[in-house]
Amino acid sequence: MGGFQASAGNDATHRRPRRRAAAVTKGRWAVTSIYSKLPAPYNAGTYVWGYNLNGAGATWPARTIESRRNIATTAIYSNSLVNTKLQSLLTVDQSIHWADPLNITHGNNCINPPPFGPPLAAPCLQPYAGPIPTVTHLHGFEVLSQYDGHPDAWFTPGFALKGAAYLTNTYNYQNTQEPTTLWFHDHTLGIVRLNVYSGLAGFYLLRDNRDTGYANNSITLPAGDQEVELMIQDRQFDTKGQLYFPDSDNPANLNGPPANPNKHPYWIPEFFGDVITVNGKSWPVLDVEPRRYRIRWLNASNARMYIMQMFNQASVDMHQNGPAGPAIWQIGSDGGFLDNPVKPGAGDRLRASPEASPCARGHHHDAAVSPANL
Ligand SMILES: [Cu+2]
Repeated sequence: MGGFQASAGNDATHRRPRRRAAAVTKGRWAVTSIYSKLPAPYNAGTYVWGYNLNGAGATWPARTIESRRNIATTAIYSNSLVNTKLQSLLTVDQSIHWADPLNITHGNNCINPPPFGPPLAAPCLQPYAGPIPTVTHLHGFEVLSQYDGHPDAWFTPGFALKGAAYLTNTYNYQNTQEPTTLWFHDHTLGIVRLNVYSGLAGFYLLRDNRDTGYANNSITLPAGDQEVELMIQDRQFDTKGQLYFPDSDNPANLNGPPANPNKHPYWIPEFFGDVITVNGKSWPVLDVEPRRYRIRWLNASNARMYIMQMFNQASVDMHQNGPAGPAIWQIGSDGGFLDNPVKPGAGDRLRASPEASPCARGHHHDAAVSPANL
């Protein structure tokens, strides 16, 4: 039985995505040209959090985990989120139902703001600055509840404080379900939006004796460099190149002071970023060969939905779409492989064309595309 350790790691300055295969995303523009003009410490890059797998260093997204069906594995989670710069940049609202490690929200009745309750007490209006809670959920995984990363099973660094549902930090993953693309991410009550935004997410590929990941697999799936997982997330950045999460839902004042200082001072119902990142890179490019690819794309954004489509950009620059490219064939979803490949076709108002395929938040599509005619 194999296993791995994952520590929610602290403040890696982030410039590069993790690389699993040789076919990787790469930035169209040199990232260093942006950061080098910033004052220290921001010239080191964007501060993010990441999972540190088996001590190989924290990355956003995490290094991809691959497991085999019916071979159990163990995940041992710990929390190293101490003295983080990011905590002061992403404000945690204490007037919503959340993990509340220091009992500030509960102790001050912060979850009943006006007009439902009296004016909030002063401690409710401060962004949380205490020890950071985290817990990890493996999304779409069939697992016993004590290993599921319940939102109230969070723990702070050193396990000093724990949520009411905490039982263990050693999760037994049986891997009995059909092979599919899974992903793990922070699941802490009331702050998933911020902790995943910070970078706490990664792929978990469940394979079997057909979907082996090797080129000689019996169902002729593209493998090796032709198998690529893409984590798609929208972000906002401030003028120092750092992650920005607006406090205000006022369209005229999106990045200004909180719109509801006396209610939920640091909370907005939805987030839409203006920069799309893939595997931790802004607007990246993936170089491909003229052959079939298997692309596992995951929408790990907070709220945004995507319509995926291939365009032929051979004679068009990145700022406009070229002619429609080859079709995307969907071969799998969160539940595993489809019985037959499906070409997401016309008849859905969300689809821009018969070649397009929508992908909702938290969902993954396993797709086969053939850019052979590009
Ligand atoms: Cu999830």
